[in-house]
Amino acid sequence: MKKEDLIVRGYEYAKAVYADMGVDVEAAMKKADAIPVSMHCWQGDDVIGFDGSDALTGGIQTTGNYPGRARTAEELRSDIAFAKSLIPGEVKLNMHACYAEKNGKKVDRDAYTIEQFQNWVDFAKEQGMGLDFNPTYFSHPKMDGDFSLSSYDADTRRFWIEHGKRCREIGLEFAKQLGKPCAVNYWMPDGYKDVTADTKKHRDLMTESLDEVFAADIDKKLVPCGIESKLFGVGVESYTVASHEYSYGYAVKKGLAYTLDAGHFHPTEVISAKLSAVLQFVDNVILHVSRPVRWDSDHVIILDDELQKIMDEIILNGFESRTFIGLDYFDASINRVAAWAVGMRNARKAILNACLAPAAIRQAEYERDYTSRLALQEERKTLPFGAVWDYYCMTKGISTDMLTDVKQYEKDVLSKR
Ligand code: RNT
Ligand code: ZN
Repeated sequence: MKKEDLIVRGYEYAKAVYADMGVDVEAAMKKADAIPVSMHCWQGDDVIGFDGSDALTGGIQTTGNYPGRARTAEELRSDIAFAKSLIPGEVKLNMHACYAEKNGKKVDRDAYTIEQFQNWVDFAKEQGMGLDFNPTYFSHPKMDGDFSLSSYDADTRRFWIEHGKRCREIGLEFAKQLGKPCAVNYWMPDGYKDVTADTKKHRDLMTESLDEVFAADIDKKLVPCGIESKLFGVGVESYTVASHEYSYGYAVKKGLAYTLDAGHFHPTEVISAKLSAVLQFVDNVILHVSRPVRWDSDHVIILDDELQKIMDEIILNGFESRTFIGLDYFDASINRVAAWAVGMRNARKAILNACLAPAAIRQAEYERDYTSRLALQEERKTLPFGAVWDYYCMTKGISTDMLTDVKQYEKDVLSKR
């Protein structure tokens, strides 16, 4: 039997099984397909960028040296376009300011405009993607050690304040040109390796700086901005200025979004448990879906319990319009295009599976029938989800053999770099 026919057969069976549980599979596929997931451009080149740096600093690290790293913006765009062809559903592209193309012009991060990103916008338009954005507060000579916006040095702060402002302006241009909101995420590595004597002064300065960055009135619907919290970094183990309480508090106070990165908490803490709490007090959340393994290691996301729980929390609570889902990981030890495709497909799988969750589970809880709740939760785990996924991919024109396609691209393109 042809693979396509097998997929259709499996789908017919799955559809009937789900219908029996009261789930409309067609509606679920339609809903899941339309939820945007932002693919992080930085997986393709080990977070180096094209604006002058050749090493990654700022408390984050890639490990591995698998061949094929994108060395130019053209190579990165070609890899992104190929990865996108393997990923079903609405995809956005998440950019970082260090991916500026200066074209020989002497311009630094405090003075970037849309000009340095116009190629990216044109590419995004071609690919039918919206863009999200991140200022780059790392890998740059103007960093004061690991300090940026909260440095004790006024010139350093000025430079990075201006950078923060430019990124909102660029985000607005992205949104206008592409007709889709651009979420701009602020992550600053500022912190200390060892026991900190004065934890207050840097936070005072951070607040002053951020107040300047966010002083201009820019439409929040078009350019929602988020502050990303973090517990620690590599070489910044003891103290982070923009910790959880700091970033969340600042976001609440200023009406900004809060960015939750799955790798930025104590190893036993999960961000799925935080979503419905923080969304009581902020309008929007930006997600950096990542996979910490013992530390903020930024492994490729797998279809594990936490990924499912994150998507369940978003979809079953109706938060999809208030949450900007983006991925954030960087693995240099495997084929980088496969790293994108595997992670992005996993995100979409978890979204689809959330859309397929039987309403009877929550209903049982409302009726205080905890026996049924448990039994149904366990039944859900073995529903024929894979058959729906295969059919969904096929109807979206996505290859049913992702791995073979990736290997071919590696042979034709990546291995020649
Ligand atoms: C670092 C943060 C941050 C970066 C990206 C590259 O720990 O997670 O989001 O990973 O901006
Ligand atoms: Zn992150």
